[in-house]
Amino acid sequence: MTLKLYYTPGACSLSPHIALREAGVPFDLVKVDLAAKKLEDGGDFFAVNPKGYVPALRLEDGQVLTEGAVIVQYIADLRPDSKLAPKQGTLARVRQQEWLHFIATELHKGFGPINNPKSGPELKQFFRQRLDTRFRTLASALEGREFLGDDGFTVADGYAYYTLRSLRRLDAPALKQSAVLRPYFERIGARPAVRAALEAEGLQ
Ligand SMILES: N[C@@H](CCC(=O)N[C@@H](CS)C(=O)NCC(=O)O)C(=O)O
Repeated sequence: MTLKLYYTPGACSLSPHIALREAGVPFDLVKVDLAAKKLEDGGDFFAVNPKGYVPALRLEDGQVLTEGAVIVQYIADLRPDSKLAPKQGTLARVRQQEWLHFIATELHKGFGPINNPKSGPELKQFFRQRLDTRFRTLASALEGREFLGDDGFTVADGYAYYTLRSLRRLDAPALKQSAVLRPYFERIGARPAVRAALEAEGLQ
């Protein structure tokens, strides 16, 4: 069976979508309506992923893998020559996991309280400032380098790219003031695999 990526256009499933294209692994895309928890054919998304969120990746043996930061490493390890992740068991790999965890828990999930209609203006401002600080950490790490790791683009950059797309919508100072975040964002956005993923999801 071909790998199947359950995705929603513009959601964080963009990160494994980019990883699949960068790795050159064959896959099918299955669109999920997150509000209705339905697939395009009317199927129940909870039957695919009981957690009810994207991304989810159906593997060749039928198992379903969830959690974006883990899915992208699985994809990278399918094609070691693509160098989308350092070798397992190295400190470089642990450093990548450190980034993936930071991106998932501090950057990606940092948007939740800001976008939550139940957060009042003061709380939103607090979370905006905190998120801004987190993106400045990303910016500092990128000073003088093209990508987060030492060996070219990796899946951590693909995930960071997704969070920077979300940041763009917030009109955030970190993105406007940092000399490195915008070029990093544009460098990743210009990659053929990234362009192909955006086009397949109907995004710009
Ligand atoms: N812990 C999950 C969270 C994924 C996540 O937040 N997915 C969002 C889209 S970006 C979603 O599907 N939200 C719908 C929901 O939670 O019901 C991961 O890291 O992969």
